[in-house]
Amino acid sequence: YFYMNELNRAEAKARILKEVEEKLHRSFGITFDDATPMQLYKAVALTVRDEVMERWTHGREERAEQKLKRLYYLSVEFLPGKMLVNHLLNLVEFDLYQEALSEVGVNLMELEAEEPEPGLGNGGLGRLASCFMESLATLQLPAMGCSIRYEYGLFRQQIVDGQQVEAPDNWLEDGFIWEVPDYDDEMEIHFGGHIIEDWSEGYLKVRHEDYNTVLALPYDVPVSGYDSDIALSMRLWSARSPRRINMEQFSRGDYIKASEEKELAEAISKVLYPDDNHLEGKELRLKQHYFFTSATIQYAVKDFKRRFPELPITRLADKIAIHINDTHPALAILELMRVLLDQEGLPWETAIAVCSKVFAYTNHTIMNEALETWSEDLFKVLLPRLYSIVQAINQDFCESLWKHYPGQFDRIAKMAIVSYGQIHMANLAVAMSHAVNGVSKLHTRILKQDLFADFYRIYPGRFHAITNGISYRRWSLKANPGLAHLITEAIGPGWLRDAAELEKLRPMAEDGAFLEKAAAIKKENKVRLAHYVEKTQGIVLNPDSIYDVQAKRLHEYKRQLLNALHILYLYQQIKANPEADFTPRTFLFAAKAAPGYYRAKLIISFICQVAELVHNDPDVKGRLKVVFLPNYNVSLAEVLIPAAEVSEQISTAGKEASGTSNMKFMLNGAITLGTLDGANVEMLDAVGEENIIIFGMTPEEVQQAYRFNSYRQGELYEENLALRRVLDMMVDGSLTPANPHRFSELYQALLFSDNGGMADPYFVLKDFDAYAAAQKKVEALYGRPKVWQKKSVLNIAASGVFSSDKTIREYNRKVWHLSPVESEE
Ligand code: 26W
Repeated sequence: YFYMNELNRAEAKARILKEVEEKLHRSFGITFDDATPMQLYKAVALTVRDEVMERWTHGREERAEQKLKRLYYLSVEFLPGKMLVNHLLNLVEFDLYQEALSEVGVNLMELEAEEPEPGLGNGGLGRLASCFMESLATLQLPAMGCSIRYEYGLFRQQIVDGQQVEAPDNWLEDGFIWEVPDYDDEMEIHFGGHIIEDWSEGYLKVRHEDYNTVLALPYDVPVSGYDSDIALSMRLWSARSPRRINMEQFSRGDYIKASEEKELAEAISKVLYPDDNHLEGKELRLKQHYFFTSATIQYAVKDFKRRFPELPITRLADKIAIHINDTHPALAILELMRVLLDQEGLPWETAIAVCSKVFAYTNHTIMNEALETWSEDLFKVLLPRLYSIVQAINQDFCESLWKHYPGQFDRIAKMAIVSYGQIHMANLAVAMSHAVNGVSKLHTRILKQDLFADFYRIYPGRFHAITNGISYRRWSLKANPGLAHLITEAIGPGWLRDAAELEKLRPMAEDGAFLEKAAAIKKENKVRLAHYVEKTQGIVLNPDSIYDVQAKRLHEYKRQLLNALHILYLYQQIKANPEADFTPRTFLFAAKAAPGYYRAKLIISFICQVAELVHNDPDVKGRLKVVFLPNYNVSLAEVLIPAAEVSEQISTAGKEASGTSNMKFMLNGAITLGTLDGANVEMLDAVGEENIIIFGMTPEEVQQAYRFNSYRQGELYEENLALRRVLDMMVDGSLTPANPHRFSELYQALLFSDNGGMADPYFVLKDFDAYAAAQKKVEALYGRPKVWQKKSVLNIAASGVFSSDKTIREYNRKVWHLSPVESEE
């Protein structure tokens, strides 16, 4: 379509409109003029789906024909974002559709508003999984993403009276055009019951009896790649009761009991757990994990046998790779062991050997609260066969450890898979995978030196550093079309295939005309965001102020509180000196808090109160604006990130495994204000220290302060007057005069240790001065627009290394070893 002449274009557009019209007639029995926006959206989406489906079929056929190895990417979360426009961009048909539809008065971007966003994830981990799927499709690597079809995605966040209120996300309510159920691949999942060991034939046969069955029905959602001949599947398993309604009970009049059973089975895929970086060992969650990993393993084995009837099961690892996205899907290891032992009849050692060749594991966090463990008591009741397998693996594993660490009981207990009544999923994943990776260089170093140090000593070759990446086409072409066109105008379209070509923009940083155009686009995006904020919040933004954005899950380690305290500091400066010069600033926050994370919710309230204070003070007028944007999700990110000038990446050094929004902001020309944490370190390497603002403690300093317990919070309070004044505002009634104690918990947590825990464990106070100084630099730099713009363009030029295409190539080289589907010409 790129190279079409005018005549062909006109024909193609007429064809598109005709197809849309036909869909309206056939699917909805309605004419174009009478169609609702939703019907129109669906009709357009159905025509696009037809084209994606062709690539889907093609991909399947070629994969089968070429007998290729396939990757199963298991993740309990995916955040794909809206799909219509993305597919059109990938098919390189966006312009054509847009023009065709605008000729009949329809705006394609507005049409996409009708599409529900699948909120099947919490944050970075889920979004990363979706970026990976797009890159796998683009590189034509055979892969399937597997997860759960949650009926309710992550809650919708509302802010009522300055507080987070959760509303259900019923995203399937109006139907989801992109999913296709596959009834042929429905799987049976067994819970509970007990195990019988049968030696009657002279060897061990294990029978599982009295279990409860739940059915897993897969819904496939196609994932397209940029200008790719194939589409991949995201396979979402949905739970169904085996007896739609238990007829026997029904006829005995026990209707309620029968429908209860159905409800109980279907509860498994009802709702996504809204916790990020915090695990509570709930039975329903364990059921979820087993449900989708068991379904996936059974399907993978079935597919292997169907495709390779000539190969023995011992060759499984030649034809499939299974990737475990964090430990949540690590039960897949035990489930494959079960299938190999009990169904395929492999001997123990052989099954272990096959498994360890199949699996690879990525760690995404070192936060202790997030490390997944399950109580043995719960595990053995729910998954009795997997329990006996994990016991045996643990036995073997601990014996082998004894050889490496003779007599070192404590060390072995720390590395054990089962210890002190708990099953440690990370230890299982490391012990049973052939590859383990961290998601940035720094994070991997911490894994090697700290979290998995004892493993690293024994298996150094198993560990890899593979830095995260982003689906940069969505975050430019889709989210920031103005910038994308400017880039293409300057360096040609090659960067859309190869992100490294963004480097060609470097010389443009010296080109005054280019800088002006880039600045004009940033301004347009700021105005677009201002419209959004005015429409949704009724708040008017000043597009000439600095747009400073912190958008991510709310977590103490991410330090939204540091940002908020600094705003109070600026406020005090304005109050002390109302006539002084002040660069107008807009601070934008967006963050969901886990519903049970009380302190995170309190921080949201705190930010909202700071916003109120600033808003209502006439001295501040036009200088400071603070906005908390509710319901951060992929769609909001697409409006917010292109408008940002300052990107807040201010986590305590060593705590953020990588971060990925930091990369999206960089690609969109924001200047990063960040700590030496996660991928920020690599952004610094890529762009150079003049083009990023780094502040605060180093990861080593943080480590030392914990180790030697040398942090003196109280002294900072005593000695730093500015800081003390800010902290005092938390409790002196300035924010909530009617209830001055509203935020005393936050204040206390910064200054006083509490049953053994240290005060201010994330070093908000310690980094305060450095942060304020860094913010001063921001202000000074903004006062020199040409210099700012130059740095902004250099950031865009250097952001190509964070393409997830590159990340996926690296996984493939180091871990998966897949061959691409070859297209016949
Ligand atoms: C079971 C509770 C739970 C839920 C989610 C524990 C842990 C998680 C995730 C691992 C949290 C997460 O999303 N981690 C983020 O992963 C991103 C992708 O690698 C990184 O960029 C972020 O730094 C990391 O916080």
